Amino acid sequence: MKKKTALIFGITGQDGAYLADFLIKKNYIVHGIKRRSSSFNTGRIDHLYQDPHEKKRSFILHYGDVTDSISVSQVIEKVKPDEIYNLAAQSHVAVSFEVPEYTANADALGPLRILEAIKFHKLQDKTKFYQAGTSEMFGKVQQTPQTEKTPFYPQSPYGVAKIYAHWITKNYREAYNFFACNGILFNHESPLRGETFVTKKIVTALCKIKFGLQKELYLGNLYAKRDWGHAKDYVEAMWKILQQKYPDDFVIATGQTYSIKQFIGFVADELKMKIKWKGKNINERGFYKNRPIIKCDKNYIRPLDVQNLLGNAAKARRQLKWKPRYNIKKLVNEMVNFEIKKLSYK
Ligand code: NAP
Ligand code: G4F
Repeated sequence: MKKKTALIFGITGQDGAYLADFLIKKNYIVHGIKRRSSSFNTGRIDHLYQDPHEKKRSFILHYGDVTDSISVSQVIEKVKPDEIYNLAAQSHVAVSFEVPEYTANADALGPLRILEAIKFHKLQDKTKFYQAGTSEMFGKVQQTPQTEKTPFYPQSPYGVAKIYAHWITKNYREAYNFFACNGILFNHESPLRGETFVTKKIVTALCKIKFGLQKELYLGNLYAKRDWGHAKDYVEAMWKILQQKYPDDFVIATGQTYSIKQFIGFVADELKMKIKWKGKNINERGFYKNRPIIKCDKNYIRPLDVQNLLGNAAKARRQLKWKPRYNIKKLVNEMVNFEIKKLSYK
């Protein structure tokens, strides 16, 4: 049987790496787009690398950028994939306040460029398209828990850009009969999570503090709540979305929500650290062995923040037969063990 071909934009990121692993195990030929960078940006996928001289490779990288229409168009024409996963984005919400125009270019116009390239090369009957949508689109939530029917109310340039991406994906589905789908994914983490997202930042810092390698951790809003899952479960949902008979949009979430402070508690429990909290608002501090190790820094407070997110993935459970294998404790356990192992190699 002929192998299926997938093309992943954003293959060097957290989800791209898990999705590439997943698709290779499913016997796909996986093509990925990496950006030119002055330092290595392929750490998460180096284990998949195959020498270009090898015949019949199942993992092939191409240079490209979703802000560059020509590179997007060329690679799509060359690969003619069965499935495209658009995971490429400036994905940091706080950073989107600093670089809103670039965020719009990559996160909103990026998927438009991919859809247009599929149309231009007349591939819409062959190529299915997945767009990495986000619970950030719900922003100032209009309903709890959030479902596919909950109205959007974004709170950041990132959320606004992703809403354009959501609607343009739906628009190409309805206007040109594309098999184009939106996953509306709630936060998902893993040992491969970028270092500046709050879960990874907390895990790394508390492990280092426990082993005397760091003194303090500075954070922003401790009371925001997130519905945190594991990236490994969520990339499986992306694939399932593209295997349906008809294109559609799905919320992917665990249905459990915790505050940043509660997440700190889970990590501290895993490390057998007892943390006592004192003070209020910006002066709130977390003490370990009578030393203040967690402090609030106003530089990490966003101009606007999404306060509460909680997803209802009933549609995905019913139609995709998807459910998460990880709960928050298993996720934290894996992230902490990974970090400790890394520290003990140093
Ligand atoms: P990530 O780790 O930040 O990865 C983003 C990927 O996009 C990286 O491969 C990055 O390349 C690439 N990229 C950024 N700008 C690009 C550009 N202009 N052209 C081409 N590639 C570009 O993000 P993630 O956590 O894996 O998330 C994957 C996708 O899902 C993103 O679209 C994100 O917005 C969305 N999402 C994430 C979550 C979550 O909780 N993780 C939830 C909902 C939706 P470099 O490695 O070179 O930077
Ligand atoms: O870990 P975060 O940066 O993730 P955020 O903003 O929820 O965005 C992530 O999830 C979205 C899905 O809902 C994705 F679309 C997006 O691409 C990204 O993957 O922040 C989580 C919460 C926020 O409320 C933030 O204000 O943690 C709070 N926080 C408190 N202190 C902090 C910090 N966030 C970061 N990054 N760093 C802090 O020091």
